[in-house]
Amino acid sequence: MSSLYEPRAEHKFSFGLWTVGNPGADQFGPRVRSHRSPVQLVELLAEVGAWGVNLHDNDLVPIDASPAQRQEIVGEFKVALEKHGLTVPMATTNLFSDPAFKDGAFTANDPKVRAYALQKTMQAIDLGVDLGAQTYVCWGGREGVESDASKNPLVALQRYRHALDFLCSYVRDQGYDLKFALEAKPNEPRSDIYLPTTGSMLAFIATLDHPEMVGVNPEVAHEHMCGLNFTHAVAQAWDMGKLFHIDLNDQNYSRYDQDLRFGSQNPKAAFFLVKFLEEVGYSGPRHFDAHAYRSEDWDGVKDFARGCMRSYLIFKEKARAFAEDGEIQALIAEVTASGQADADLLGPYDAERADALRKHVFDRVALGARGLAYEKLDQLTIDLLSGVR
Ligand code: GLT
Ligand code: MN
Ligand code: MN
Repeated sequence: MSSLYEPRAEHKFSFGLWTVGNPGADQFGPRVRSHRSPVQLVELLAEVGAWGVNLHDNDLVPIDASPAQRQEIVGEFKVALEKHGLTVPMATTNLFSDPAFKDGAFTANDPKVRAYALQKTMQAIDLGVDLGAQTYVCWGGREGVESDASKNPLVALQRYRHALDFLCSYVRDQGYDLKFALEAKPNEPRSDIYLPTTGSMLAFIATLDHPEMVGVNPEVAHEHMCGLNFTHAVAQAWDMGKLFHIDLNDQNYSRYDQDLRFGSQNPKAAFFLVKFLEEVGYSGPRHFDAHAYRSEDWDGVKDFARGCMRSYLIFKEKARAFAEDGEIQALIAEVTASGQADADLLGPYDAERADALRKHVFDRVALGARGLAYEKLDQLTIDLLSGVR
């Protein structure tokens, strides 16, 4: 294996405890892999070369643990992190597994459930900060409905906003160095989840009391589930200074949430995503929110984790080759080239320019007749990705 494709700390590759720890249970069958403790999962991640490990509160500390048990578990985990040189860049709360959250957490109709969700999240924030996390992900898995008869969507948004405003104030009061990253998903486990896309989340953030503390954690699979172009969502988040974290995986369009190995399903889309992240200089964690096929044993889980990181690095290398490919770059330059006259017409607005533009005579027919050679450009991309170029 070439060292070009070996993970290193500087790549900031991270996995959730729930990802490599996924035991392979699904709707139609039980677990196929034996239980691995958080400490064992840290060992596994160190062995495959990951840099970071992320967690929900209850991935580490069981929901019914006593304070003494919590202290012991966290202590052992910290020793393992130290021993294996792993970091915890991100933490989150499980607000979806316990039956108490069957109607959601921050948006549940029962005020006691909403209050409990806030309490649980404050405690999980304390845990995350104790472990060194600087990003706090909020994924509203059960913040939704099966029937709109059950909840007013406007009221749900107001409750969601109250929760985030409350939590931002809590973090400020504690003096924590922590930012929130909101993760959208269109459906599953609820029939409809509120704020279903990264674009919805970005618009919602602007309505919060402390928008500067809140960004997004887009996930490949979640945008692909609703047929959207993930890289475009990421680009919008980046443009707004809101790409605080990213969940990398893969997904067949329009299916249940598959959480497949990164780059395994839509390699071309994954290539353009990596190309984008590397070219803009995204410097946050590259988190793989995915899990191994149900067919795998623990060796297969390692193959899965290694594969996520390897594919990222292959695409990173391909992005470099794309940027250095004379024929590809010449095609791009040709279609984007303009004369001085066009550049003048497209400057910032002033009355003189507007007047010149109004009077300018365009050769509309010639504009429409021009071939753009995108077929050639895309095939060169395919040649490059498939290794024949
Ligand atoms: C859950 C979900 C993910 C979220 C995790 C954070 S948990 O596995 O499917 O997309 O990122 O809560
Ligand atoms: Mn997912
Ligand atoms: Mn995710």
